Amino acid sequence: MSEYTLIFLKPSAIKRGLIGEIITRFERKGFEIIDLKMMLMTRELAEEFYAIHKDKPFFKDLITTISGEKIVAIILKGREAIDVVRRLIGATDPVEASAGTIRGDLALDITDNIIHASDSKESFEREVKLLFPEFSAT
Ligand code: 3AN
Repeated sequence: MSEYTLIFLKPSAIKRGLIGEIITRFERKGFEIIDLKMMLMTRELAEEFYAIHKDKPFFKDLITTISGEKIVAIILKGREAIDVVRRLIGATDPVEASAGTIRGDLALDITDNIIHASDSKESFEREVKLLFPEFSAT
């Protein structure tokens, strides 16, 4: 079933010049880019986006790493997009992420693991409202 998912490239991906490399992987896999923008991740937005982690020990570092920096947010569409994209990005900890995945190939730090992707339909619905308030499924 064709569905939507949301990803964002974290500030380190932009600073390291990896925007093209990462987007290319999704394009080559066959996903359609429905929307894409570079935007400022304010502290407020970061705290709301990651609210589910607010009691975790890494929350403060996570927020500091991305706040006040530019991200590239993208809506992708394709068959089983949520699961397939999660597999393409790899495990949360880049040390565990398989070679061939984005985190497995391009990241090492766990807090700054270069990319986010929605992990469920519910997460997508919540996250897309925060980053693309104008989005409506067609
Ligand atoms: P994922 O990004 O793979 O969905 P989540 O949702 O569990 O992982 O975590 C959100 C973000 O929090 C991760 N992308 C990473 O930046 C950070 N994070 C998660 N777990 C840890 C951890 N154990 N130590 C440091 N940072 C973490």
